[in-house]
Amino acid sequence: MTAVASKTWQTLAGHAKRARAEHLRDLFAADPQRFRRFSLEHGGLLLDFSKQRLTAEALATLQGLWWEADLPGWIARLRAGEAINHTEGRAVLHHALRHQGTRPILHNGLDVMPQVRAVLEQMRRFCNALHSGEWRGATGEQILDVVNIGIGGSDLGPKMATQALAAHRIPHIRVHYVSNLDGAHLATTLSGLSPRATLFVIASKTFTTQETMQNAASARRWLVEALGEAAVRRHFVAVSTNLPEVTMFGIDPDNAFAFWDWVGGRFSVWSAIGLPLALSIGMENFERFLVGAAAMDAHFFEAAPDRNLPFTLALLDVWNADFLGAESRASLPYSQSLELLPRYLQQLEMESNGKRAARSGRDAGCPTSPILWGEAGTNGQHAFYQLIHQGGRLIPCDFMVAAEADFPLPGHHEKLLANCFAQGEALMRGKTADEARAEMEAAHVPEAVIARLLPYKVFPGNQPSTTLLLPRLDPYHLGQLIALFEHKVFTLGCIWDLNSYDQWGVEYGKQLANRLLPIIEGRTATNGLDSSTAGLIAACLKQ
Ligand code: G6Q
Repeated sequence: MTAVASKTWQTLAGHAKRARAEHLRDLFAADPQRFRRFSLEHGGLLLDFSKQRLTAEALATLQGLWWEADLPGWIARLRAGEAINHTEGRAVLHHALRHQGTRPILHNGLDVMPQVRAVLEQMRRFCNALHSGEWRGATGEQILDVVNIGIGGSDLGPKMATQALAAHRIPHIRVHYVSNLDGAHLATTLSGLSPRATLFVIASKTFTTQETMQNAASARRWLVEALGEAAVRRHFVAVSTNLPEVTMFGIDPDNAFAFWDWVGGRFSVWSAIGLPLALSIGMENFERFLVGAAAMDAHFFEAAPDRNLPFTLALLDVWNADFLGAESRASLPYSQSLELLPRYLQQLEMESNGKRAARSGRDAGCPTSPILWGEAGTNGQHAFYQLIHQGGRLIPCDFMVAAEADFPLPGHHEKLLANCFAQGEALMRGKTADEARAEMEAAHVPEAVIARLLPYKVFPGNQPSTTLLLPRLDPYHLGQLIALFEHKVFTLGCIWDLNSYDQWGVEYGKQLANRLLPIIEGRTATNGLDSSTAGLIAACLKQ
């Protein structure tokens, strides 16, 4: 029986009915210990979920999903390297990429750790050679710019982490990311670069993705036009599971970094897909990033359900999406360095659990992944927060902030923290008509104006939020944070009975464009297309 069909699920529906009638203000007023009761800490990471619309009873019932969804069984299958990605027949072992102990991690009866460590060693040698200037371009110039060409899982993770850890970057190396098929992305990136000092990392698990192959071919042409064919081997390296295709492209197999089919694209930042990140921050920092993630792995695998951070975070999504009816969740890092985190999490969460078909092939029977969206604070406050405050929709918010600044300019960080905590507080409390009136009276606003403005100055509040407080944004804590969300995704897959590790929607996209390409290139007629698609193509061709 799935968790959704369990008695616990029915009990939760009863709790939710009561929760809809309660206001967070009252829950706080009734329990001065609410923060203590509804917060968890692990390895310096504080998860405050006291501003969620949860009672202790509802939380205890939710925690029962640990057993209903057989989390212990699924964790055991994950760790044993079973093919839990059953639609693709693959194991899910990205945690092996950051494994720190001596225990073997088996895949088809073989320990994967020796090959994991060999690639890490290859990355270390390459990073050191590039940083020291031992690895140079074909003309003998030192490499100063690295351009990663990849898309989706081969782009979002390292790009997000490179920006997140900007305070830790090796000063003389600039890392750029090109993903979009739109030539504007590659052209604008290359416009300021010198071919003699540029290294390309072609990152693609399959080495067949249309966008990446097109961008790689254009980058290759740019380099060859400037430096000749022989320069390719000093200016191109690859990261892939498909080494024959890498060789066909003309990249020296010695300069190819491997990973394996048990690493899903959106979980691959820990593998050699993280090479541009390691080139940006240095291998030692990259390894601290792995160690942070490994600490979160150990916590998730071992902590009891009521102390378990990823499990708790997953329960909040279940509660809000399945029982309180929230269709979306806002991801609001108060950190310019974490600006790309919402985008990264969009892929991690929505590509993993944005699915209807359960493992059985039947309908999941409940809403699954909420729509995730967001933006760095405080920018979002001056844009869309209005709707969260007064738009009338239930929008759970995830605030994320570091206690210490990564770029400590005097006067900035205190204000950033004040804004972050003030938003959570305001969304929780709201402002009643009496409070709005009292404020205006204190400011000597005339009664007629008060009466006119009052409806607009009322804030309903009761908008749930979670705050994740990091001690500081460094490689270790970023590793922890990302692994926290990965395990949350895994947990939700168990509760919703989904395979979180396939992506048929992505595959569909890869298939669709290939059908229209010959028509757009004018090689085939538009026969058989609907009138809109045919009309759009005809209009383009006419121009
Ligand atoms: C990730 C997805 C998808 C994938 C890209 C790039 O989980 O499968 O985003 O990463 O489509 O694929 P390649 O790495 O094979 O080019």
